[in-house]
Amino acid sequence: MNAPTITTGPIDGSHRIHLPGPDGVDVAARRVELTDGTHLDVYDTSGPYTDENPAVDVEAGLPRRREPWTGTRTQLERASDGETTPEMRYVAVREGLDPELVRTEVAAGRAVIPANHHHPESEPMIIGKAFAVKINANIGNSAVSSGLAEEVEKMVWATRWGADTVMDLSTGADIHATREGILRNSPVPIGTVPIYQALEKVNGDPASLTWELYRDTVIEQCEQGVDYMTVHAGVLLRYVPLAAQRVTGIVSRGGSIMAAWCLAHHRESFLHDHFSELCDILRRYDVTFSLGDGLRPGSIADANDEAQLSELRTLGELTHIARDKGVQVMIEGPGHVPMHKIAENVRLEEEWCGDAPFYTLGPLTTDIAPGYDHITSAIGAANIAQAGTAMLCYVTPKEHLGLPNRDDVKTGVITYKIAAHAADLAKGHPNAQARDDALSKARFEFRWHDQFRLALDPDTARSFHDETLPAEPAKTAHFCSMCGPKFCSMRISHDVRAYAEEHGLTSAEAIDAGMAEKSEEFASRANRVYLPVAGS
Ligand code: IRN
Ligand code: FE2
Repeated sequence: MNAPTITTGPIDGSHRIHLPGPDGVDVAARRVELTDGTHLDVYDTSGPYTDENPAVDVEAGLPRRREPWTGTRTQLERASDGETTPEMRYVAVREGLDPELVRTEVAAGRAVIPANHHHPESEPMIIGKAFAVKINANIGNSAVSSGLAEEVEKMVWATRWGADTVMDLSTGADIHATREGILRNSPVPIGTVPIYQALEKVNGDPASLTWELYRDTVIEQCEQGVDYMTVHAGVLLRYVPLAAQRVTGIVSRGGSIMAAWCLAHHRESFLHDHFSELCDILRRYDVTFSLGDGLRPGSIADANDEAQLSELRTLGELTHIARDKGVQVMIEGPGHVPMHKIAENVRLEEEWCGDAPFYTLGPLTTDIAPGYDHITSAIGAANIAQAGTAMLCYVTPKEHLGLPNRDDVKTGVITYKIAAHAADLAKGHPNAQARDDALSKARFEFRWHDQFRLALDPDTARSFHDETLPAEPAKTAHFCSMCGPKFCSMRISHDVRAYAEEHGLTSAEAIDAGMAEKSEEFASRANRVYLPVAGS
């Protein structure tokens, strides 16, 4: 079997640049060079893999550039003490925002910077509603171990297209080594769900899980450098019956494992009972809690029900315990929610969880389109992000149907970049619209190369265009094959402008004058706008 290669090299039409950052550590961005001599710098998550000549050595891993910064305290503790850490200054450059805004948002718990002291390879990023909406891609869903380079490649592929964080949900035999490979090579924060590995250790029998075994698994993952962890500590024994009457019961893997444990022992969840101890462990490494939604709705019928909201209230209580211990927290959210019930989710999360960043899975806004659930969920994701959700967990076209392949991962990431960016525009993030304006201008001026380069997915934009007009002259032609040369609205707009200039008119007058001329012309052609086609 051939060893899979890691995807490297610049994204079409752009290259990585390095902006001056804190303590001599530069901040990466991507520069899109335009054919009119200008350029646009955009946020970049892809790491050194998209450098001009990337030196990739999976065995050696990425340079440990953040090493001199990592100490013993958390970003939350330091922000609360009035300190602006290098990580905060780094994300301020990245987002084009004031470092003091970064510090105050982190201090208030409204934003998190997931950055384990043991993951110095990562490029700091921030998750919070005052910042650009982020997206997460899940990899390693499979029980079939696919080998180290292959798992690293999945991470590299997802970040190439814009994943801000990656969750390694690997199960199976080589789980520790796989995670090690991903962490050492990842420029983005890595999240995990430690209960999955704990369950592997007891051969898949939830009743055999113990606090001690779980705790040791968490420590093992903290030591490796995992930046944030999903912990389903809000699934309480008394909530489990609430899910029994649902259309789709419990759909969360972690949630169902904890529910099974609670029922088997008829005891309160060990995650809940030992929560404070867990905080002490995560604080030592500055690992961020992602408090899991083990009772999230798995269908439109179950959205915003008592099981879901009871758990959310408990997550709110846990948020305050964790923060008091200096641990950063975000809150995971649904799932499946119809559009009219979305805003309520954000309102309650903010109210009950002290404005902790919300991190949702879509939500899917209808259940009727398996095969297209990246779309059913991106509709919900855009909505919920506009309402204040800070990070969106992607959903691929294979959701509910099977394991996503390479194309599905890319489709999921691009789809979620669209949802996140649409929300950034609606929220008025200061940098968001510049890219839309640059692309619109390129489109209007028929700079096709620039339109492709500014696209989230230049490769697809170019190949769709070239399906019908592959020749190089078409890259400056004033039309595409959609409307053809005669009916291009953009070309007609240019004609109106040119006419106005020639005749010393405003555009409105030009349209009036042009209209009069045109109507005479049409009248003289006896209204034959659509010429009869010979033979039909
Ligand atoms: C995100 C929001 N709600 C759930 N998620 C993601 O779902 C979470 O971050 C993790 O990647 C996965 C956990 O799934 P289970 O164990 O809750 O099904
Ligand atoms: Fe689902």
